[in-house]
Amino acid sequence: MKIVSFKICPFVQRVTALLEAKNIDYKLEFISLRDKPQWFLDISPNGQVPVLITDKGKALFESDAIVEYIEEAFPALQPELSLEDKATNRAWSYLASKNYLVQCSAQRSPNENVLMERSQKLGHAFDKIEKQLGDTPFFAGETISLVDLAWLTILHRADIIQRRSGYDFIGNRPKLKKWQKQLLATGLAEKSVAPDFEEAFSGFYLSDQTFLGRGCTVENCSFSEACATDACC
Ligand SMILES: N[C@@H](CCC(=O)N[C@@H](CS)C(=O)NCC(=O)O)C(=O)O
Repeated sequence: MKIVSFKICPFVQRVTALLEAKNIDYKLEFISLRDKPQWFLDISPNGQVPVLITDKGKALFESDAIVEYIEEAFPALQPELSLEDKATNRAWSYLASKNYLVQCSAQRSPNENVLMERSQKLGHAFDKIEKQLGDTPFFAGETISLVDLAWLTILHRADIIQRRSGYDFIGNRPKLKKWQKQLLATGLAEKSVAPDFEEAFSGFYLSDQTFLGRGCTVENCSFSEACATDACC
């Protein structure tokens, strides 16, 4: 199968992380979103990545639908889930994916006020998941689930931002921090992106056009309210 991709797209990473978690072979084709090729527009009704092209040549779009297809077409990550548990998992995954663009826009904030405003929005989602997390390594127990993979992309990006700029999107949410560490330790974050992902991501989100790229370093970060770690503030 093939995934039509854009290097720093979180919706794509959610799909490739699932393929990696299931050890499924796939090819990647990167496209430019500024200059979308006609063959892509012909198979992608919404003009967006990811698109998965099955071995039979069928093009699937929308990451939610693609994830469901992969989960059903190959041995399930969590077999024998009840319908209620499946619906619950979908809902918690949806909370992640509907915040991908919130995180993207927060990372691109041009100034401190905008960053605070957008971080707060992301923080509402973080508060909800923090309350839901238990003491298990993964969201629903000892093994990785679709919910873990939906949140992996957000937590991966938050980790890169913190390491490179000093700004901590997660703040004082200990369960979320622990979960982030656990998910990153699986190696799926790196496996699900291109080798130069971190450079490409930082080039876009930590450039001199963004507030995070211009100023917030561990040494000089001036945030007072949203930064909850001693290392940053
Ligand atoms: N709802 C879509 C969102 C995908 C999406 O927003 N992809 C972005 C890249 S991260 C894209 O292709 N943007 C190009 C465009 O909207 O023209 C999904 O879940 O697959």
